[in-house]
Amino acid sequence: MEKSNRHENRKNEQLEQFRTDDQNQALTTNQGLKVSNDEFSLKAGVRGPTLMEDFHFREKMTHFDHERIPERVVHARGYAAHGEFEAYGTAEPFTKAGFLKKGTKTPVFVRFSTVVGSRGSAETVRDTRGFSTKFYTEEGNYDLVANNMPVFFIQDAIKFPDLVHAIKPEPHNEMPQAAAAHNTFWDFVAHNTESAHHVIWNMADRAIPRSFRMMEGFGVHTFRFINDEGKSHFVKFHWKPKLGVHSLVWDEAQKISGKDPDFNRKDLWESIEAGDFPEYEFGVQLLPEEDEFKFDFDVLDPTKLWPEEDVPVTMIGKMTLNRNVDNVFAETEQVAFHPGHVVPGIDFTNDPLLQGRLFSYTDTQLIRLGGPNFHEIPINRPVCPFHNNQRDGYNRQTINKGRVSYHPNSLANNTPAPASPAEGGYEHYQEKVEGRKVRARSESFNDHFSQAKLFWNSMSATEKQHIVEAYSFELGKCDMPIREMNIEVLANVDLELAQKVAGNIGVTPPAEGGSDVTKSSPALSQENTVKLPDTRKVGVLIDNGFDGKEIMPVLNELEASKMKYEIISETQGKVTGADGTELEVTHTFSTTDAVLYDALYAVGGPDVSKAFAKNAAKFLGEAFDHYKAIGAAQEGEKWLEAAKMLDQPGIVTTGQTTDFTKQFIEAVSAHRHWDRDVS
Ligand code: HDD
Repeated sequence: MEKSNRHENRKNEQLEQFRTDDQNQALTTNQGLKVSNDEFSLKAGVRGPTLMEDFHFREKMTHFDHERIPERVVHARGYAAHGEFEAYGTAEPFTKAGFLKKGTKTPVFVRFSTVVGSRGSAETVRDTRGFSTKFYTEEGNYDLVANNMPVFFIQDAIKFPDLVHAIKPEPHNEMPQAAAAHNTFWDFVAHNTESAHHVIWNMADRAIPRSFRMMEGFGVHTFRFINDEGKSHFVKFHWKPKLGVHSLVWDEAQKISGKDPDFNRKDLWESIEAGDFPEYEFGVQLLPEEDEFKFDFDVLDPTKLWPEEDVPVTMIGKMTLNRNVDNVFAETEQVAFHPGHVVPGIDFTNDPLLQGRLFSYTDTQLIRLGGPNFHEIPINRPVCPFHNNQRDGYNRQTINKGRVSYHPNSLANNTPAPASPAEGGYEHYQEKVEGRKVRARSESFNDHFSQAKLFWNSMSATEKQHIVEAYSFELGKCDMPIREMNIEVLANVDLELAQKVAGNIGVTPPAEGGSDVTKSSPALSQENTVKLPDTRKVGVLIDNGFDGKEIMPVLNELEASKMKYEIISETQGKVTGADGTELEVTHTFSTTDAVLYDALYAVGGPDVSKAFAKNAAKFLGEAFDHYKAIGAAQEGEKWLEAAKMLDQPGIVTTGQTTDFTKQFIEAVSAHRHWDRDVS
């Protein structure tokens, strides 16, 4: 299959050697033998038993029987794309990493994921999203295995199996799928107050992103940058999407899970196919080593963020995703990320969560990908050469020549030879460490609520309302005493929040509590994000007899503003305007749904059927309740009037304004109109 948007880079050239196109080829066995018949097994007589000697049947069936591999123990549901990263050069004073030198272009492969659900689960569930990037640099692969939230549930990796056991479906009945709204997770939360900060992020709108293209990414841990002089800076990594950070509303997200469980991957795939390449800026927060203790929290604590107002994010490059995969299993499923895949200039800190991750990721690939040679799978290969004395193992593909597979040696001139740091050899940062061996948590990790409160303080009234509703939903799905226990914990974050949730879930509201933190970080609120019309999708409800002279300029203008539209009507085929204008119908009311659009444009026609009017009313009601922009012309305006939706924020009609198209585009760009009365 030739891809129209194939973008040349070293990784793509490398992958090309492994691609195969079966089209127009003779059908063969895996041994290359041409096959004469692929419909019937070899039998002793047409009505007789299948014969053991039917090697074609045996090979075909055996391969099929072994097609599945274990899904990822977390982040099983994911979707990926190729792209390119280009460095601005602004990181050069702080890191010697070659791929961050000005103008350097590096091929990347990015996999987005949900955490909890299995490989076939719905995508718009309430969950953290994974955001993993493999940079195929000239100095080896660098993996930034990030999430769309800047903090994590736990402070020490030894708790990770407990966290995951608690949040996954309960083992006795394997329910619920891809959801945290159940007893075992909230039992865990109540007993691990360090999770309070990540939990409030999960209850906020970021846990239901509108698109992978509209999510931030965070490396979470504090890492180190090391520069040419060997000086270390602490660093936090950020991805900032060009389109801003936008979310669905909960009711909508749940409905999409049924209407289109592939909503997020489809959005990514289609955007890339259409040439609307997702873009993210890569940013860093930097902290000189001397400032390690200047905060009222420990910089090694992964439940803490650095407010962007205190430590600004410096942009150091831009990533563009420009090519879909050829084969999801070969690439997306077999890609193996690891936070320990680093390059010179990037190093670790003693964050106890990061330290544990450095073990877990290789270990999981061994079971998932079946042995120690997973680095040879095409998607995982570095683009630079790799040489060492590791040998053999299941599925080894490299044919290492020569008799030497040990170091040091004289028979091969002591090669492959280690390189000095000056020659590019990786040298671990020589941090001084001393202490007793203890199983303990540092006291500097004991504040579990201040930043949860900081997050709460930073939210707009609407975002706060959503958080209250999310806690009420999740805890409302739990039993006593889990609900009570969690209200007690929540009271440590914010009293009003705890009281409101308690009131909703039949728990006696607490009388006192709440953190006394008054600080807020405006960067955390999605109200303050970028708002653009680009790639917003409008559903056009339209029937025969529409006024082409009015409608076509609007549709053209939407496209000129980089928006997308789909024509929705009663039957597939074409709708024809009164002036003969024809529009190809993309969907009928039954093959799509209002929840799948950012906005609706209600047009109708002079003779719509009762069924059309009923469906249109349903679509408009849904879009209205989800605070979406609605534009209306002709018949559509009457529908809005009948439903008493006129004169509400985000409703734009040709009857009310002479500047319809501009106002409608602005209304769509705003994403949602929270000040609308949907009661
Ligand atoms: Fe993890 C997968 C992100 C903590 C153990 N993790 C995985 C993926 C992402 C993250 C995005 C999916 C990778 C892919 O697309 O293939 N994980 C994080 C972040 C964490 C984090 C941002 C905290 C800052 N993870 C974490 C801990 C452990 C793990 C503490 C264990 C000690 N994570 C894994 C894993 C997975 C994984 C079990 C499953 C599949 C895989 O690694 O390749 O090893």
